[in-house]
Amino acid sequence: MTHDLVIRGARVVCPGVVSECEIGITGGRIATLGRGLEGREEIDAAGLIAMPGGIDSHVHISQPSGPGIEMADDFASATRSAACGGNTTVMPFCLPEDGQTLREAVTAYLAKAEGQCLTDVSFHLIVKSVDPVTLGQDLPALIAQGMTSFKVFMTYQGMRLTDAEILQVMDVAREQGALTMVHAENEDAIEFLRDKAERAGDIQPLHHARTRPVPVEREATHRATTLAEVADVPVMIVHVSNGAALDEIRRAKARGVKVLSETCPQYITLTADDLDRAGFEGAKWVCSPPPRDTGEQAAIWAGLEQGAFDVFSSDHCPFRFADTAGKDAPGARASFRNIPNGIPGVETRLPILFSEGVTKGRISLTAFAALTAGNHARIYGLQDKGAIAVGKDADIVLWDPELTRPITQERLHHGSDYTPWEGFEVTGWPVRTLLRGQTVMLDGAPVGTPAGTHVARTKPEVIA
Ligand code: DUC
Ligand code: ZN
Ligand code: ZN
Repeated sequence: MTHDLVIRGARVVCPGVVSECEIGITGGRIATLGRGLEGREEIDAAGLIAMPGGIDSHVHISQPSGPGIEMADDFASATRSAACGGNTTVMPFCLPEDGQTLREAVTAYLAKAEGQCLTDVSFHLIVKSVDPVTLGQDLPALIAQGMTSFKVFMTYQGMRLTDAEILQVMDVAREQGALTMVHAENEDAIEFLRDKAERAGDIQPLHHARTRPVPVEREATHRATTLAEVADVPVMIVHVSNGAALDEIRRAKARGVKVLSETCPQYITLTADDLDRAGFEGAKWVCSPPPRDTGEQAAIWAGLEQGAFDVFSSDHCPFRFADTAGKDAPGARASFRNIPNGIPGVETRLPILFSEGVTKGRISLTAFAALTAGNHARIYGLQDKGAIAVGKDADIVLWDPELTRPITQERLHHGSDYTPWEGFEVTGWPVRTLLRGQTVMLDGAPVGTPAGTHVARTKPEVIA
C-alpha cells in the first residue's frame, strides 16, 4: 500500500509507549504504524520526536470582555498561534453576550470561526444564566449537537452562579450526559478583600493576587466538588493553582466523587511577584486564579508527577497591554479591578511543559502526550484525536528535543503585544505541526490556508 505521506526516523509517542516506527498517512488519517512503509511524499524526521498534536482544551477567543476591552485574538490569529505552538485542536468557550441566548451565541461563534482556523476547534459552552430556555431547550439541544461540556463560574459579577443554580445546571449535565467545568473562586470573599484593598489605596496590579488568596480558591474547590457529590455528577475543576485546592480534589476523589482537574503553565512557572512591577506593568501577569509562590509551584509539580492532574491547558485569554496600561486605557481607569483577567499562552503551553517537564526529567514523554493531548481527547469526547494510533486523524507534531532558545514576543503569532514568558529559556520546541496530514507549521512559521473545522464531540468518557 502506498500512503499519501510517510514520516520516517522519529521516535513516536504512542499511548503509553514510545516506538521507533514509521507513520503512514492516507486520506488525512493514520493508516499504518510500521517499518518499510511506502509513501508518495516523505518527511525525514530523524532526531525528532513525533507526538500527538496538542489539544488545548481551555482557550478564550473573541470573547466579550467588558466595556471598551477587546480580546486580542480572533480565530485566525489564535489558531495560527496554536499551530505554531504544536497544537492541532483548540477548545474555546462560547460566552453569550447580555441578552443573547446560548444558541444564538453558538451560531455567532461558529460564524466567526468559519474559514478562519489553522487548527480544528471544538466549543465548550458557558452557562451564565439559569433560565428555562437555557436549561430546558438550549443546553439539551447543544449537547445533542456535540458541545458536551460547559463551564460555570463561582466568581465575577454577572457570570457567577449561586450554589442553587450550579446544582440545577449540574442536574441538566447529569440528565443530558455533559461534563460541568467549574471556575472555583469565592466571589464574596474576593469582593470583601478587594473593597478593603481599594479603601486602603492598594490599587496596583499586585493587589489582584493579594485579594484572590489561596483560601478563596480552596473553599470554592471544596464547594464545587461537594455540589458535584450532591448532584451525583462528574466535575472538572479548571485552572487549579495551588496545593490546598488540589488537596480538596484528592479528598473528594477519596470519597468517590468523579473529579477531574486541570492546571496551566502559569502555575508552574510564574509567581505573584511577577505582578509586583513598577507602574502598571504587573497587569501583564493578571490572571485568575493568580500565580502563587514557589511553594505552590512545587505542590502543582508534585501533582503533575503523581498523575493527580488530568489535563494541562493554557487558559489562553489574550489582551493587549496597551489597552490596559495607558492613562486613557479602560484597564487603567482606577485600580487592578479594571484589568481584564487573562494572559496569552496557547503558543507557549507545550514548549514550557516539554522543557520544564520532559527535558528536566520530571515527566515521561508518554505522560506529556497524555497531559497535552490524549487525556483532553478522552475526557471531552474527541474520538478521532489525541493519539498516534491507526484510524485517528493524522494530527501530529514533530519536536526537536535539543533546540534551545528563549520565548520572545517577536517569534510568537498571537494578537497580544507581549508574552508573560519573555526571555524564558526553553529546550525542546515543536518544529512541524500537521493537521490531518497537512503541514500547518514549519520551523516556527504558519503554513497553508485555514482548513480547520469545528469538531462535534461524543459524550465525555467519564459519563459515557
Ligand atoms: N477564567 C478563565 O478560565 N480564563 C480567564 C479568566 C478567568 O477567570
Ligand atoms: Zn476561569
Ligand atoms: Zn479560562
